[in-house]
Amino acid sequence: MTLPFELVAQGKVREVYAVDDDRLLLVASDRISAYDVVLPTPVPDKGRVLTALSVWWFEQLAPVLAEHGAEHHLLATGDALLAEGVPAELAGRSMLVRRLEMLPVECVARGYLSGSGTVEYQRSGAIVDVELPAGLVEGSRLPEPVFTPSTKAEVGEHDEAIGFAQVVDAVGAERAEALRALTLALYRRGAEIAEEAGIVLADTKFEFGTSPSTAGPATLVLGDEVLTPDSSRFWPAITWSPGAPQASFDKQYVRDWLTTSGWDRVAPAPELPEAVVAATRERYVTAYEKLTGRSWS
Ligand code: PZK
Repeated sequence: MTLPFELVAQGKVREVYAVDDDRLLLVASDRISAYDVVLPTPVPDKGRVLTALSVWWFEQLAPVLAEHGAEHHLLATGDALLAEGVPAELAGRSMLVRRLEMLPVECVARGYLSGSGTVEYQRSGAIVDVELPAGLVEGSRLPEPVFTPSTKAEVGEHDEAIGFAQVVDAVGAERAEALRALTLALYRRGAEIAEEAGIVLADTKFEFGTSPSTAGPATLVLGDEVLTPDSSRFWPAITWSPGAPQASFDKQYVRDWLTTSGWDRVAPAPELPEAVVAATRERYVTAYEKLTGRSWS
């Protein structure tokens, strides 16, 4: 799909276009990645479901942002974008957002130990400078949520965990404290809402910017997509069982099938069978329906 806008950033599964000096268009595709590789088979509706979920979360989180004197970047989505020249086929998986000065740190909150957090913990008993109690295992709930920021990696690289002092170096002490407080508050509210829906929000990553046009002290603005399965770990609460890797809410069928397919995890990945695609699409829809209480179709 060709758009009447300039492409300004591209991720594995989404793109960012410049609409004008003040606004960007974030477009989510139906592409899916697993084991760090984009699969050749799209998942129908994934882009629309994740966009709708993100938009819903921006609404849910608005009170938390307001308590912290912060804002979010979402301006419009869906059919309201047709007037901006966004083609109808893309409107449902696009968000028109305020163009921000993005801060150069990934704001990660973890309520459970998983993945790179577990690796770091097993090596040092901490995640960089955040000390954790002894005896935790993959999937353990943490005594309280922790802020474990990371660098923004270049394309093809992995984000690297950094200490709070590096956040201070990057953005200053006052803003670093504000990012930590806001990240943890957003995570706590998100995890509470997810828990009510039977979903464990194990961890998530937020990106913040500041609005260049705002007069007075710069306001923190929550950007990117929020609390989607692509930016977070969602686990079904019913099967949560610390001590081994947890079933992923969205990608478990994909990972299981890839594991048994004989694929060596070096690109290119094989096409997914229809049944795996359908089951995966269903998982995204189910996450949307459980969280929002709305019906997808
Ligand atoms: C921005 N990214 C990362 C996101 C990608 C890459 N509101 C904003 N203002 C300025 N820049 C960005 C945003 C946002 N969000 C974020 N790159 C630029 C990113 C989505 C897809 F390919």
